[in-house]
Amino acid sequence: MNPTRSLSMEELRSAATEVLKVNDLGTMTSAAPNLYPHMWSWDAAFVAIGLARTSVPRAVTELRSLLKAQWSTGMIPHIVFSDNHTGYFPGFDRWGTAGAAALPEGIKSSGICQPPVHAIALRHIVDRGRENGGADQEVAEAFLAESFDGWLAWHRWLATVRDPDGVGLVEIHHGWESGFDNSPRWDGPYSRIVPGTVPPFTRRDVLHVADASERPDDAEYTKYLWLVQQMAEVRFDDAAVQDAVDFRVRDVFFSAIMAASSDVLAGLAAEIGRDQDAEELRSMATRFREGVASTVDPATGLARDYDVLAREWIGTETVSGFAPLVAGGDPALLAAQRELLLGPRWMGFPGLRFALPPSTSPASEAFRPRTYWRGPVWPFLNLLLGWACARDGETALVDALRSASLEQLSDLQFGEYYEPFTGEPLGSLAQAWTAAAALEWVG
Ligand code: 9WN
Repeated sequence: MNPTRSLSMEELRSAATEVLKVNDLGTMTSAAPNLYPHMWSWDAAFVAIGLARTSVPRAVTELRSLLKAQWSTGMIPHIVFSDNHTGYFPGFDRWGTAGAAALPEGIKSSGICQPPVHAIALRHIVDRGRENGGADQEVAEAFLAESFDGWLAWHRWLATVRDPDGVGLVEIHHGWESGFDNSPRWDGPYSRIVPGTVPPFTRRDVLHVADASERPDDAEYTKYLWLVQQMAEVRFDDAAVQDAVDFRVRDVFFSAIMAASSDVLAGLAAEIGRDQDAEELRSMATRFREGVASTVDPATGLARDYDVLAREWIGTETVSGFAPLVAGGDPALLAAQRELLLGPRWMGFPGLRFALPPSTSPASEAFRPRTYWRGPVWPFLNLLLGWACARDGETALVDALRSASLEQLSDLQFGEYYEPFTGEPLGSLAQAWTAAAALEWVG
């Protein structure tokens, strides 16, 4: 590995394409070859963005496979299990979702969700299809028409079931739903959970990383499994889950993705003549954008999550505090957030190997440089931030994120996450969404 050698865009493109091939299970892409041998919902969206750069039809297949697993309620599950029954814990059996009335026939999935990046991925597929023209355009546009109702049902489910009071923030019931599993954002809510009896378990994740301390610990896992059990006991029934779980948090970053994605889906709706749906989606976008903006702490300038059970704000300095940059909106708020992001507690923190935002600010006491969501840099998130900045015409910041990301990814390891000061890839290597991010940055 030599992250500093200069590398051609062609070399990076072909190495990233190879990683997506290695992870290709036919009609779905595993999130990583060993650590994650199944399809994850928000990973699949980023993977589709990358695949759209190499094969529009294969990108369509990815999203189509995910949508096939959509529950009858509209929820898109966070894991769609492949046939690899032993490679990952907790697997389908431990999830207990077989007893859920809303699980589609013949599908094996988890019973929770992840942030709705999918409409953004669909937008990329349609755009690449149109750029390429011919069969790619036909496939992409046909998929848009075929799948639109599924995405609409997904957004409606989030807007109603997960924000019943219309506050403009999505409520989550497990740290896994945020995608930021063990982020210090969730330390407060998890600290108050006292798990009941959890049957013994053998983790597999720790077998696939160089050092177990790069992953959550066993006490954290016991709580993760406890929450799954609580939901399984009520058969993952939406009406019952909220009262059954010990974790109820309004996730500001999830909500920001909901806002951004609803806007994108509204644009796609208008293109296929679904004007009323477009209007509904635009008002969802406005509601969640306002919800996100309402959480900003005037003292720090960062957006916050809200712990529903403890009735308190969560102000830990994590990258999720930049949710308004993803959601878009008030120019003054966004300008202040960009200044913060470029400042000394984030991208400008002294000594960073690459000027990219760590998952937790190195200036925070909660920062751990090698532990998963407690500090390392996650490449897919930088792509998302870059996409949002491009949407808002912030080309200087897009260029900064792009050039630092390309440098980071030139090690060709496609790490799941990176140590912020050394640039060392951690977690799994050959991680699919990291490769996809590289493909999209290369363009
Ligand atoms: C649990 C697949 C997923 C990502 C998440 C990331 C990690 C799973 C795990 O891997 O979570 O869902 O087993 O640790 O935190 O964001 O989608 O890459």
